[in-house]
Amino acid sequence: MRNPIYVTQPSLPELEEFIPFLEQIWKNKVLTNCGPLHQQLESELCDYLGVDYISLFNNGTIALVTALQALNLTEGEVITTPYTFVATAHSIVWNKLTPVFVDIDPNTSNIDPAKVEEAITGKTVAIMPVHCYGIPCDVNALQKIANQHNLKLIYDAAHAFGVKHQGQSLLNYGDASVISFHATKVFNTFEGGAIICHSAEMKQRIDRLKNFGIVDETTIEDISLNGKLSEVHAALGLLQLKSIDKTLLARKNIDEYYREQLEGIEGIACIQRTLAEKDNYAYFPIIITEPYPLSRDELFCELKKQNIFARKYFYPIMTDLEIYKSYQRDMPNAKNLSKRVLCLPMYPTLALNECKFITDLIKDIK
Ligand code: T4K
Repeated sequence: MRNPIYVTQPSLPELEEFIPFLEQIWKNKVLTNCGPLHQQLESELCDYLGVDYISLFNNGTIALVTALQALNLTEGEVITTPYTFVATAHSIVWNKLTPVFVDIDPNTSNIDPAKVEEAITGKTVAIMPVHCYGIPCDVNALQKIANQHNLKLIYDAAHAFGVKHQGQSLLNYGDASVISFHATKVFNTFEGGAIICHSAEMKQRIDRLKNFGIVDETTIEDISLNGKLSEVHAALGLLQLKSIDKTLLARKNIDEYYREQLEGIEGIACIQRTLAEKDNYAYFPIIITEPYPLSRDELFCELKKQNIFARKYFYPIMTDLEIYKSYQRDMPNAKNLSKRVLCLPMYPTLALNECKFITDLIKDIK
């Protein structure tokens, strides 16, 4: 049996390159609480991503929770997508806000602005869309709706590291964007995340919120969490940044190869990624429909038998989970995509002959 191929594998620098960073940390004994490596990473990320203010976090989920708090959202409804990872919805509920799930545009897998508009009530306070798979949401339509109804717009941009759209970083849209640096993401710091915001005052508030709400030794102004990224994680981020362009290029090559190989197989469609002017190729979702001889679940099992571990991102949709069932609404597009989607392995060190093995398997099924 061949070695397992997982949906992703984290990019890592050479271990020897990491040692000098560890020596520096051991020497100066600053391990966390926004030390020098943390500050350096914030500054280098601002330059690389083309954003003005970034606050690092220990993961994307705490960053989402904190972004809502930073915008003073304490009660009301937040319109969001059901086609996402649970962290999006969890962050809303953790803030004692009510998630209102609306359907997606099946072509992009992102929230449908028309459905957002329909769902606005007197209680709506914010919209939290997700740039699913790193594909840009309809940011112009969403901003227009947010402006018209005086709503906050917070993007869950967990998948969107490095994506450029309409001449700038995708992370610059909305009141804030939240990114994840988890091991499974395009850019990882083992665990990690960040909030991108648009003013020094907001960054200062976010930095305070991620440090228990501490203002000074005797003043604590908010009941908030510990969201800080350690120096070891920041050190890894600094190293990862050195090879990010190579990483993105390798992903692009795999994306192109898969598309070429899968073209013309009846019932297999690749999700289009033509919206961004600079893409990050974060995931490779395919959509399985008739007349392909297998259902999505059957293909998932066939691949598994060959040690290929594709993933059903995102199945089930949020409102089909017991914990979110009470928020059920009519969402045919999200349900349909969720039943048919399969994310194929996608990571920079995945060899093209491994991709060929996967696409041949898909092709040869009768
Ligand atoms: N918003 C959205 C839209 C998100 O997708 C996510 C996270 C968040 C917010 C929250 O951000 P964080 O708080 O995580 O920073 C994974 C990730 O754990 C999660 O970060 C990610 N989204 C989600 C889409 O996928 P699982 O349960 O699928 O992960 P797991 O452990 O099964 O990993 C998948 C494969 O990756 C494994 O089969 C093998 C490989 N892998 C994984 C890890 C963790 C490795 O090779 N090494 C590793 O260290 O959730």
